[in-house]
Amino acid sequence: MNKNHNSNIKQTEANNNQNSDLIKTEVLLGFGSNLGDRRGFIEQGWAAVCGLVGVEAVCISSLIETQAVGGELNQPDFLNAAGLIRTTLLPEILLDRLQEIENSFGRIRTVRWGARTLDIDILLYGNSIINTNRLKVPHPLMFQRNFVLIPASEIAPEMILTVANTHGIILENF
Ligand code: A4P
Ligand code: MG
Repeated sequence: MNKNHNSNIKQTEANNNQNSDLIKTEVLLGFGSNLGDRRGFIEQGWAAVCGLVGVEAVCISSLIETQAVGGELNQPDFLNAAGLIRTTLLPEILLDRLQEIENSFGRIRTVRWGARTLDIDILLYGNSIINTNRLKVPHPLMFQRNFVLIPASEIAPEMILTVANTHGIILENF
């Protein structure tokens, strides 16, 4: 009796993090690292995302190496990749989980756009527009950044085009 009661509570807590119909939404994620074992952090970060309750892996792109855009001068070069998942997690809950994963890889936030062991951004959440204090989707600037668009277009070109068309964004050189 007690055991069932406890497991019901757990179940209810789990469901509160997910959309009520448990509908899976395709979500495009951006991964970046320019400190330490960059490839390892991205590969292990992707594995950690795929291991989350409510997340199903679709695929990850190749890695690309680029110079840091913005931020502190003389930052190390980045490795970037994009990953596609299907998830029942609500957007801000997914953000919480991704930030927990970033933190578990020793991410320390000092300055905006500073060097980082692992950055995981929500680029697209289905076709949604989200504009809260904590979360902006589509991710601001993603349509102007080659380090985002090159890996993302390898795995999700239709999704990017659909969202861009829906929002009247012109993609040059796509
Ligand atoms: N936040 C808002 N919207 C989102 C979203 N869609 N996904 C908020 C994730 N987070 C989002 O992020 C700061 C806050 O943004 C979060 O607390 C969250 O509530 P952060 O990861 O702590 O800091 P950040 O990454 O330095 O800031 P930001 O503004 O996300 O930077 P970007 O746009 O991600 O740019 N150059 C190369 N070559 N490769 C890179 O990957 N990345 C950046 C960071 C700059 N230059 C780069 C690269
Ligand atoms: Mg970020």
